[in-house]
Amino acid sequence: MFIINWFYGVLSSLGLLNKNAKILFLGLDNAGKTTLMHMLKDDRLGQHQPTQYPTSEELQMGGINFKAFDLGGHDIARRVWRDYYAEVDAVVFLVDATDRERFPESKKELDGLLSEDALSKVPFLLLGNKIDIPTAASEDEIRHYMGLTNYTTGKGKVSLEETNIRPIEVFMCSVVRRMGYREGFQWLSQYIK
Ligand code: G3D
Ligand code: MG
Repeated sequence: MFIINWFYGVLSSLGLLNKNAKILFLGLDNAGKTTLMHMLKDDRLGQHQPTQYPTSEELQMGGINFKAFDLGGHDIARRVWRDYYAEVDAVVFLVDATDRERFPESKKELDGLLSEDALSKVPFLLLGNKIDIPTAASEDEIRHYMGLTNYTTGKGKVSLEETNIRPIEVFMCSVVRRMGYREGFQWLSQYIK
């Protein structure tokens, strides 16, 4: 008998299971990508697996293929995910909301991704992580420093079909406390065919 965890449950209820979706987790090192992957994996399997390659990781779950790459000064990783992203269904971009010094670097990487032709129709979920730390930036700050004020497409159900507008939204979360990212994935799932 299987215990249906929340993530598996969300994917299932949204009809996302076994759709061969490919989701890319990107962001600077230390943003929380590995931790998020372990969270998803643990919910499913209840076990830890050591990270083999510090700058890239992979996880298959419910027919969904998750890959994570660290951005910022990792040219080899960049070449690898560029090969991959032609077939990507969604990008989850993580930002460490406590690391204001690196917001410009993070924005530069995000801007680069948003201007990639191959990703022009791909939905972007931006997760501002580590809100369990009191000094974390607010959602408005993250929007501001990432250049997304007046640019995000709206939470909830927003149909962008028959438009050329790429879905993009900001959700704040704490991966370690399992807060906030579920809402982000739920929002994202409406844009994954
Ligand atoms: P990366 O894979 O994007 O490089 P990691 O990032 O998942 O390795 O996370 C980097 C560090 O941030 C880790 O700390 C991890 O525990 C921490 N972290 C991730 N998510 C959260 C969060 O929601 N809140 C807090 N407070 N910390 C978080 P260590 O100390 O292991 O390097
Ligand atoms: Mg990592």
